[in-house]
Amino acid sequence: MANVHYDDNDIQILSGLDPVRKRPGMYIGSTDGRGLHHLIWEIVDNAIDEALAGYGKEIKVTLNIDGSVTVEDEGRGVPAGINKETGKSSLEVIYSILHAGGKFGQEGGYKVSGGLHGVGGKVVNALSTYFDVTSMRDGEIHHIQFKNGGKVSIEPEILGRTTKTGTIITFKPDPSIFSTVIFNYDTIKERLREGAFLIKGLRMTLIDKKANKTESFQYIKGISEYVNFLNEKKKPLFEVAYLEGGQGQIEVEVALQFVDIYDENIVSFANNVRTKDGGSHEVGFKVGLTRAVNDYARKFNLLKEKEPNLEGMDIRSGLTAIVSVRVEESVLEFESQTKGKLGTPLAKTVVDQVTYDKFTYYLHEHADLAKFIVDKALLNRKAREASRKARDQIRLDKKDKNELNLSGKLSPAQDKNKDINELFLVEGDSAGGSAKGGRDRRFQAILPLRGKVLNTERANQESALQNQEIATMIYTIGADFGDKFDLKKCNYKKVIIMTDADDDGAHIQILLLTFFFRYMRPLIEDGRVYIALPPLFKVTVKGKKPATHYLYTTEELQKLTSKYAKESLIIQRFKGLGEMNAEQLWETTMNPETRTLIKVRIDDLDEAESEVNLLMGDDAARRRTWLENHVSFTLEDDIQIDNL
Ligand code: 28F
Repeated sequence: MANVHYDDNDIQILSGLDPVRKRPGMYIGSTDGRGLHHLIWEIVDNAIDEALAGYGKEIKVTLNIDGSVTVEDEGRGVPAGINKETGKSSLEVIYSILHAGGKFGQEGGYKVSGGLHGVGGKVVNALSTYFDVTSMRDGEIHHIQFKNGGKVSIEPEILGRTTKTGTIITFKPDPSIFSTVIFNYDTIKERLREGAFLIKGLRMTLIDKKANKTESFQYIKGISEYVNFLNEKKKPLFEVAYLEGGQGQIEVEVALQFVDIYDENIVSFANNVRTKDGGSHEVGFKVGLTRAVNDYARKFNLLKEKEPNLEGMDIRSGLTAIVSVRVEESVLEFESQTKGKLGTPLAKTVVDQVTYDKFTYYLHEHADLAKFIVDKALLNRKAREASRKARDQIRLDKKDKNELNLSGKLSPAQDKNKDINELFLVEGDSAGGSAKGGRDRRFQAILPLRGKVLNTERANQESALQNQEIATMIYTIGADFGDKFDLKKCNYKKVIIMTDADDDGAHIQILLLTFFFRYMRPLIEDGRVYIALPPLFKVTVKGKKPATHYLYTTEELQKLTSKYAKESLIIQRFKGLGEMNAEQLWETTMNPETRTLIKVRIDDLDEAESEVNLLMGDDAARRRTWLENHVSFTLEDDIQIDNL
């Protein structure tokens, strides 16, 4: 790579940038905030490629006052001489003629991380009101500027001489294309940090001119530090293990660590792009890890001859891992258009081999870790067998409900319509009673929850399933749980958490969300989990025109009291759901026509992982603030929460 020589003649020409402006979605996915940020990723990816090729140690991103963004690298500088075929400057060709780029399939082609053949720059130019490129190369400062989606506004020029090399691009997104042109500092920050984790030693700097803020990320130990970061709020049990190796077209890096909870968090990347749906590299990692642990356990007789092998999922509980592969473009394949899943079959073989070899060695060097993993896997196997029995039990109850009286507390809906039915999880028996009385029994089911819901973050699966509320929820939702969870079987369109608007209520909400997050994640991902918003006040207006108002915030109360300053009001503060009678509860909180529901949504999985973990600690105040910061209490149906 580093030795490939490129010159101005290795450029192919096809067409201008109009196709991009006509169908921006095809090139950047969407024209909302997500698509907007894609513009930055495209340019930063080019800078990263250059750093990966061995040129430059720092990439800077600056959010400018006028809404434009500047990205700078210290690479070789993008080619800027005259292209023989066209007689134009390479700068013009590279950034304004679609599909112009290296001749691919030929030796010497430029390897690109995302596999987009470097169309990134053109796409960004096409969707910008201005696009300005400076390339420092061969001692000269080359410059070109485009306006209005790729029209040359300043002809290619040489601004002077320099001893530096590198590329500087400034662009301003076109507001006629994007529904928003406001960049989010934190989104960019997280992405740059991710890049810094993935490329050891690379410094990524973010500068916000408006907020006068600068942050810089550099990780000498790369993905090992990424694992530390993911486990920051958890309790790690051993040091991070780092494994690396490769074979021909594929390089592999793995970092892993075990923590004290029963959860698995594997984050994988192919050529620095997150593969959220995994793929061959992730499969290879799992296979190699399982094999290494089993072989070790056999060798040291931790697993008796007649015992079956340990299962991968039992080994991986409590595991946090980063799997990062670099795949040569000739064998790079993604299973879906979105790059969410790596296809490359060779990646499985190579990652398996590297993981097996290096982790086997690591286990021999760290006998305490090895023993811990094997013991825990044996325990998990037992728990899994117990949970299989519990599962069977739940199925059995379906046939004969009275046998164990599992769902004795549930008041089911009359109709069996999966596309309409709603399940209310209600705090306390008395509120449960009102809800039962007030509901529309045709499509609303009520499950009252006694006392505190079990904390599924701290309990293992076996004891979780023995908990009556948990078992009843699984039974009534009817779609199984964990990796067997099947959304198609789900009996409800909406699962609605209804608690008092106090600290205890907030805790119950979090515990239930944790349960859904750990045991039925697709239910949240599909937008079926809601939080009901009961009113805080009931105000009765006496006088000429008597009326009743239910209010959800203290601001609303202030407004109303000043409006009715001259009349006499009876203000009743609801301390809990239990204070409302059936009719009031229906009117204010359950009737689809008048109620307010908050939809629970997960945006950032890393964040949700660590947040869920953090929130399970004992600090009630912290939980409360978290809920307040993440749940927007607006009087609109189906509004969203930023993070779980
Ligand atoms: C601010 C964003 O885009 N940096 C870049 C280079 C360096 C080379 C290059 C880029 C030629 C035709 C493919 C230089 N010398 N930062 C960036 N730095 N592109 S983009 O070549 C592009 C190829 O299309 C470069 C020798 N080889 C490559």
